[in-house]
Amino acid sequence: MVEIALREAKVEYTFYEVDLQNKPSWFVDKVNPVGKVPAITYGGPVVPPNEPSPASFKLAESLVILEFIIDLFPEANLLPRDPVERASARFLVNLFAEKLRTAYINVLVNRASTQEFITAIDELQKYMPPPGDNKGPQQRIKPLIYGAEDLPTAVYLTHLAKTDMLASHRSLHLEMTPQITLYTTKSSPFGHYVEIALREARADYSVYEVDLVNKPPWYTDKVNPAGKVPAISYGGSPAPADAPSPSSFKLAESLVILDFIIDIFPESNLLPIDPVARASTRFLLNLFSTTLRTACMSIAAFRGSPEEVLDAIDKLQVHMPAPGSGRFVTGDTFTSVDAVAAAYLLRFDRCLERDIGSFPEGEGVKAYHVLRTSERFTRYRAYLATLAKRESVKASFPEEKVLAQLGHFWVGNRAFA
Ligand SMILES: N[C@@H](CCC(=O)N[C@@H](CS)C(=O)NCC(=O)O)C(=O)O
Repeated sequence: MVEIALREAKVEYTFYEVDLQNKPSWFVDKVNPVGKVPAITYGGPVVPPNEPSPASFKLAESLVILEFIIDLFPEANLLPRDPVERASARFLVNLFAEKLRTAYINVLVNRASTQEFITAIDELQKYMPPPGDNKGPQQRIKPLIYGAEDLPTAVYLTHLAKTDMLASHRSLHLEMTPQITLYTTKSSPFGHYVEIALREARADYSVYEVDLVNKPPWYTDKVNPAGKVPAISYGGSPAPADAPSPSSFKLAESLVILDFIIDIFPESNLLPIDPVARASTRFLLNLFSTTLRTACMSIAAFRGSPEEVLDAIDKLQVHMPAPGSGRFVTGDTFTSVDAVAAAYLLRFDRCLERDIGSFPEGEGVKAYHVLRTSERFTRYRAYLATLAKRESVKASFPEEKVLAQLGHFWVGNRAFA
């Protein structure tokens, strides 16, 4: 996938095939400490690929590399430039990547039935171009408007449209700022980091709290067919939140929404502008969100041990700012990484303190004690304190309400043991 993107962007690049059976130690030492492919080196002096220079920028994680290529070569049109079209395309990249990767791993690694391939392809077919439709890169994508009949017909990387980002940004700022409604549930960490980002961006937005226990049918019909929170509606004709206008743009998937907020509020500094700094921040965003989400799902739903939370925090501590610095993960600026970290870390802290989780009774409090007292977690504690006093974080976290909801869901999952 990375190589296809490089070729589409007509980039000159060197290819080095890493033998995964017999992984060379220089690859782990000097390119990707995690040892996985793909990884890239960018810049620095010209050197043989198996002797990478410390001066070059190294980047891993295929989807993060893809975004880096998109940022470096905007003229390749791997993603449209208009923020709404861009978000629709990212939604699909996320959907395709997730569905196909899961099927791929299940069938090829976990020996699941090949039927999983068929199911995944079938689910994605509605997004593929109709047979005989060969308009290629010229084809414009239609914004993905749920509830409207025109779902996009051809949307995938090279089929994407060329639009003028500057023009669209100008028109966004000239017109009245479009309305933004955030559909969320206060207990949701996904919804929380989206709301933190909206606040950091000083966006004018309203919140509609969706009752997940008694989900209103209009939500699935008119906002998010997957029925999950968070989702947003953007623009469109004025309408009450519970009767959203078909003309507003609807977007789901918290990380895709985060990117959309970053695109429409570039001055928010939630992601740096420089492509290399941007890619490093995206790498950390990916690392924090996957690591913390896995630990969270484990204690929330799968009766995992709070030890998993401790391990996840410990793994990320190296990226947390030095105690006493009052800084954030990437330096002096609060970025999307900190938004994600705040949403999860606050929930871990408050839930473990009150023993809220699907783990056996008493284990949460034990883990809380370790987090609060052990020298191993000094860095974490300082960072958590910095996050907890950030205005955007505080204002979007009604603690008692969140804990009441999480107590209901998470402790409820203990019962199924
Ligand atoms: N991948 C989604 C996950 C969203 C998600 O799982 N949300 C949960 C709440 S934390 C939800 O809406 N669950 C209700 C349901 O699935 O019906 C995202 O990042 O937005």
